[in-house]
Amino acid sequence: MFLIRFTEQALVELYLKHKIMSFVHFYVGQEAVAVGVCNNLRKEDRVLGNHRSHGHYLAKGGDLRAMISELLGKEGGSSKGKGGSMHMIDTSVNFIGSTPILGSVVPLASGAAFEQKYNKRKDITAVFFGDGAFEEGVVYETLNLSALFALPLLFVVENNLYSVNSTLKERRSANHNVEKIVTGFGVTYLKADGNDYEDVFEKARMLTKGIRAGAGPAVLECMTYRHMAHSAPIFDDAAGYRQEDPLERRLERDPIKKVRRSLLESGIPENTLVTLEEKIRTSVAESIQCAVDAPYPKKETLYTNLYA
Ligand SMILES: Cc1ncc(C[n+]2csc(CCOP(=O)(O)OP(=O)(O)O)c2C)c(N)n1
Ligand SMILES: [Mg+2]
Repeated sequence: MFLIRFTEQALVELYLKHKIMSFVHFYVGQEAVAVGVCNNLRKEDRVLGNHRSHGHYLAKGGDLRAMISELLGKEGGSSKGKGGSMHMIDTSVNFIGSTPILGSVVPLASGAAFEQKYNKRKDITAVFFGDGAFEEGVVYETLNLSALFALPLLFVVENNLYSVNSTLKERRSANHNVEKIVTGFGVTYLKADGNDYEDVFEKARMLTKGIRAGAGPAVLECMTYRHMAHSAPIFDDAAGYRQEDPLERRLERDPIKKVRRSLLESGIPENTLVTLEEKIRTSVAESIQCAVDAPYPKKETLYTNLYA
């Protein structure tokens, strides 16, 4: 979680200097979701993400330098510098892709899970998407078919209350109920406090255990907060759309603060944590420097690795 947070904090400067070649959707505030879920996954398990996937990529064991290089459009990037922040992939750790077209990744994940089941593999697939994407029609088709085929698939809905700047109330009827929708398809549902690593970890542990045992798909809805604006590293409270999550509440429930507190309470000395944090910050700074110094893709490769 610290690695994800420190990496994104360090990306702010690159973003403001226009070094990043694509949109950047910051994951600050949501780190407990990626890490709580991925700490229940094995290397062989597959993960797919969305437009806000730096956390998912790193939590699945993706390479930090390759990720930063990708954001900078460098040839050493995880998608050879051609995908940017919103199209990351690293098959060496089974992070099999992220796509920014809302909901589109969900049926792709069911295909990955179908293959796992069809070929009698022991591994599972987890797909991360937001509360806005949950409103896309293809999600319901996928819930239906994944239940029908009892696919080894964990749907992780990161409910940060907003789709860009529109609130849940503006987008859903008063009686909208995610749990009823999901269980209506015959899919298991649990809700977690997405600001609390231990709660996410424990609920994901229960669900992944069931999925591995052949119980079929499950949804884990994680209630969380996006600390910054939709796609810029700024606090956007002045925009006026935030109703339930004023800055004080977001900061008070910051998952990093919480996890740090519980590490201290568990007996880890403060100076051990400080040393660890320094080590992570140094490794982030080194990766950034390497990526900044690295070459851009060669002109001859302009049309390779393109799917359109
Ligand atoms: C099909 C589609 N419609 C609209 C968009 C533009 N768009 C990009 S991100 C976003 C909001 C997504 O909200 P949510 O799924 O809750 O994820 P969050 O950004 O909150 O993490 C929208 C509307 C898109 N990428 N794809
Ligand atoms: Mg959202």
